[in-house]
Parts: sequence; C-alpha cells; structure tokens
Amino acid sequence: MPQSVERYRHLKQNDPEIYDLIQKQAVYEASTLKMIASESFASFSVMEACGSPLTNKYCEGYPGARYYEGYEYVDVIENLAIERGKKLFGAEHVNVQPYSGSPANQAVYRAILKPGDKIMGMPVPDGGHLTHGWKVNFSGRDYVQVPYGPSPATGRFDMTQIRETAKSERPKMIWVGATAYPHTIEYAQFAEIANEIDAYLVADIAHINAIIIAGVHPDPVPFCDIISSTSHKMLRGPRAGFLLSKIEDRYQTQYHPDSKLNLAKRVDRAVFPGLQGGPHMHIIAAMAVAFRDAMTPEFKEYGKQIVKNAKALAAGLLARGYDLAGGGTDTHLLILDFRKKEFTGKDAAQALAKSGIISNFNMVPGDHRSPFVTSGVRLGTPSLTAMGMKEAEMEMVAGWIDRVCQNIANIDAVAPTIRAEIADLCKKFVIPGIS
Ligand code: DSN
Repeated sequence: MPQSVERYRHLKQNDPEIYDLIQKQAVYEASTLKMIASESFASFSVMEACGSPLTNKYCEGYPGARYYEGYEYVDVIENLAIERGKKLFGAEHVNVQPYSGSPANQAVYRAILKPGDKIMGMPVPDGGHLTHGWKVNFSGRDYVQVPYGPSPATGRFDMTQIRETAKSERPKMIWVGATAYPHTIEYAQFAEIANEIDAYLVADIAHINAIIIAGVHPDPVPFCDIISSTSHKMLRGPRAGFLLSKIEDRYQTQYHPDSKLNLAKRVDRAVFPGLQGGPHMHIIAAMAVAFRDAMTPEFKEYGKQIVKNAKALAAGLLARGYDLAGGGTDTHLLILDFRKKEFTGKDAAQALAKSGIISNFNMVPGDHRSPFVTSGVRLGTPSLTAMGMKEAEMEMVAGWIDRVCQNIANIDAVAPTIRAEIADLCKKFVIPGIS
C-alpha cells in the first residue's frame, strides 16, 4: 500500500469514500506509466506543506503590506518563496501568489496591455495554451490573437515567417511558450523580433522550467519582460503559478493606463487586487520548498535526465518505424504522429491507457483530423524520470508503445499482459510522494 495513503488516518476515519478514491488513484499512479507531459511527482515535503494549517490563513496583500493581522510568520514564508524564486531563476522580481498557470497568464495581460490589444501567440492546436489568445478563452475574446506556430512541413518554428508576421501585424506582446512543442525555443531570436517592433516578450515556461534550471534548455530570463510558470508539472511543487519579471518597464508610457508604476509593481497589482483575493499560504510555503529542492544538484540531474529519457524514447520509437512531430525532441516531450495510420490519436491514447501508459491525444502539425480525435499522442518523461527511470527503461517503454499500436483493434486481448509487465517494472522504483 502506498505510504502516503497510510498516513491519511484522519481522512480514512472521517471520509472513507474520499480516502478510498485517493488510495485507488495512488495505487494506479504507482503501477502505471504517467506520461502526461505536464505531470510529475511532488515530494512528501511539498505535500505536507500543502496539507498544513497554513491553509486556514488569510493575509491579503504582500509581505509588509497586509490587510489582515497575524501575518508575522506568513510574511517570512512568502519572502522566503520570493527570495528562493529569484535565486533559482536569476530573476529581478518574483510574484508567488497566482493560483495557477492560467491566472498567472491573466495577470500578464492585465499588467501590460489594454483589452483589444493585439498579441501574438500559438493557437491550442498548434501547441500553444488556451491563455495565449485562443478564441474560446478570455485571452482570445478580450485581446486579438495573431497566430503563429510550427511549420506544418518541418514541425519547427520558421523564424523568418514569424518575423514577417510580427512586422506586418505589430502585436504589442509576443507569447513564447508551448504545451506541445518538442523543440528548443530560442528566446534570443524571439527577443530580436520583439525589439524590432517594440513588443513585450513574455515566456510561458510552465512545461520546461526544470530543464531550463538544469541548463539543458535556453534561459529566457535575460530576454523576456515577464515569465510565467506553474510550480507543479516538471518542477514538482504545488499546484500553483508564479511570475518572474524585470523591475523596469521598457515601454513605460506606451501601453498601460498605470504607466507611472514600474513593471514589477504592475505585475503585483495585476495579481492582487487586480485578479485575486487572499494568497494561498499553504501553497506558497510548498512552492518555497519546491524552489529549494530545485536548487540541488539532484534536481539538475533530474532535469538533464528528463531530456536524455525523451531522446532515448524518441530513438526507440523512430527505430520501430514511428513518425514523430518535428522528427524527434530536444525537450521533455514528443508527439507520435499517426497521420498516416488508420487509427486516430484518441484511439491510441485510449489503448495505451488500457495498457498502463497514461498520455493524452494531441494535434500534430498539419493534422487533417479534428481536435476531438487528432492524429497524435503527446508523451512526456518527467514522471518516469522522477521515479528514477533511465534510457534502458525508455527502450522498454518504446517496445510497449509499439505493441499497443500494433494491436489497437484487439487491444483488450493484449492490454492486461502489458499492464502487468508495466506494474512489475514500476515495483522496482520508488514513487516520490507515494511509496
Ligand atoms: N494542461 C496543461 C498541459 O497538459 O499541457 C497546460 O496547462
């Protein structure tokens, strides 16, 4: 039985129904391959901070300027989170209050733009995020998205094309960041384009923060006005968001009604009181824990191994004749490209899940299928890497994926065997925060 569940003795007594479901989820996660690219495992320490009495505390405002009394200890906690965030990323300013990635991104808009302004971002089917200007999201309704994305022919950014679009459309802000782009992002090249058109450059590094920390992906901090992130995903912290920014605003008088304030102050004001009320102090404490963990050599090794594992998995799949969007990966994720297959991404994701490989179906560049079924499956390596898996296990994973894809039509016959083999492999590893 997973240790984390054994520890929940009060919950077990008071609400056995929820306890039982948590237990089942923990057992499920400990016996399957979590390959959703935006997931990893938070540590027991992070979860203990999340489950601490800080959950009760209200302290609207920022350290030293609260609207509630009794802030002595929580001010120290929030300042620690901020200082650790600054040190970890080398940032001038850090805000740790966003409730998650989407609220962090809302704050970016409120800090630097006015409704109706033009922004450049990747549509969701191209690998962007809802909050990068997608039409059904506030960001696509209140702002005007100029879309860009990987070239359908190469699966990679065409920087000449992106520059041309930016110069003709002149957006006031460029988002650079993705949820399904497997290649290196060259922030310096995006910064040149943003500078040429006097646009803000904002990176969303929620998916790739750990590989940036590990030094195996370019660092956006020198190039971007604001950087948005989550603290869960590969960073392995609590379910929350944070913002890094420069202190000064290089376009001070141009775009914003609050232009007397510097950028750091506008970011803070956009989060509170602009969008949110009381900060979640238990989560901020857990974020401080995660930032501290992320400064260790072990974390940097984990970040490096994430990429090595993704490359090993890509090599294993390519060797078995599969197509990958953009031909491979430089990051934590890869996208199986099933455009030439008779089955869809959704068929494959469901068959993989039955077999114990948990992923999500995803559009691929140049996809002819609808977003409800797609031609792709997105696979990420952070969770397996957090368990301690390395290249040899990735070769086994490639083999299992191949067996599933060869047997989509009769998956019920083969899935139980594959699932049992996967459960056996998982037993050899410690599952952080579970076992
Ligand atoms: N939903 C996340 C993902 O899976 O990429 C992004 O927020």
